[in-house]
Amino acid sequence: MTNPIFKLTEPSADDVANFHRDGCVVLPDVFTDESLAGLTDEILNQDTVREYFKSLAALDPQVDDPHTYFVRPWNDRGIWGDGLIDAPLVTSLLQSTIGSDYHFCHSAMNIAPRGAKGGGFHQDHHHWKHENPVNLAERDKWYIQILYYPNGFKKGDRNLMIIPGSHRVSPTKEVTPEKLLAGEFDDEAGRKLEVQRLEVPPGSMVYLNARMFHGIEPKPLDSPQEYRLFVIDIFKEVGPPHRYTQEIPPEWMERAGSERKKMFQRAHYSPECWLES
Ligand SMILES: O=C(O)CCC(=O)C(=O)O
Ligand SMILES: [Fe+2]
Repeated sequence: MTNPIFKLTEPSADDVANFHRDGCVVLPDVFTDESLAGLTDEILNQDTVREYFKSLAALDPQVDDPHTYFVRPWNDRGIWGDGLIDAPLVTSLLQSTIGSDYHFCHSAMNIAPRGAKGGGFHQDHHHWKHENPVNLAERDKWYIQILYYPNGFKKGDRNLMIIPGSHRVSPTKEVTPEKLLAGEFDDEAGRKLEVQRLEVPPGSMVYLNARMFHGIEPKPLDSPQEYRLFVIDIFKEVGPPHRYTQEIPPEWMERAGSERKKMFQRAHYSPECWLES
């Protein structure tokens, strides 16, 4: 056991209302000083991350393509990273927004150095981009992304951008970010759909309905922040695997108490998992 990870144990009623209205809620500066230092340290001391920084130092960012570090699933978690999975705030957010029938889906970790490219607007619900009967049947189920930013980000510097209200638009092929932003779906969303560029201090969380359109801006070569750290845990409503639903390492299952076991005991993705039997 560690000391608490977060300064809060549950969201406020406003946080929950904002999540349903906008498609996400931002909890700025929500890590304790101790957990933020601990988590950052755990990430930076992973062998693969040390190797990554060595290889980055050998590049000339003005000439070479500065590559990001990306790992999915992020299984090499220390005690703080492990604790994120069912920290009281996380459990309370999930239960107060989507109920108690959810599974842990997968995780990822990303380090974006100066010069990292951005990523356009997208949704992440992995049944929407596939057309098997199971995917069609699962489309409207919850898929929640919990984004953690240990060292934060500023506008224009690898910031997350969101289109609040876009989670209310039915996900069909006709819906593109261009059309959303041209106002074609404002009536369906019940509001004017426009881009909001976020800025969050170190130790922040963004709790996001993956049906909301979101993207990231590039990191300028002259950014005052050397690199941006990013960790994500994803939860799905009980049901068949999503595209990246990860295998649970056996030692995680052995260590898990009964509540964790409930989140972990589900099928993981395999190339055959959506095919009809
Ligand atoms: O890097 C980020 O801030 C968000 C990345 C993203 O869109 C995702 O992980 O789904
Ligand atoms: Fe995304």
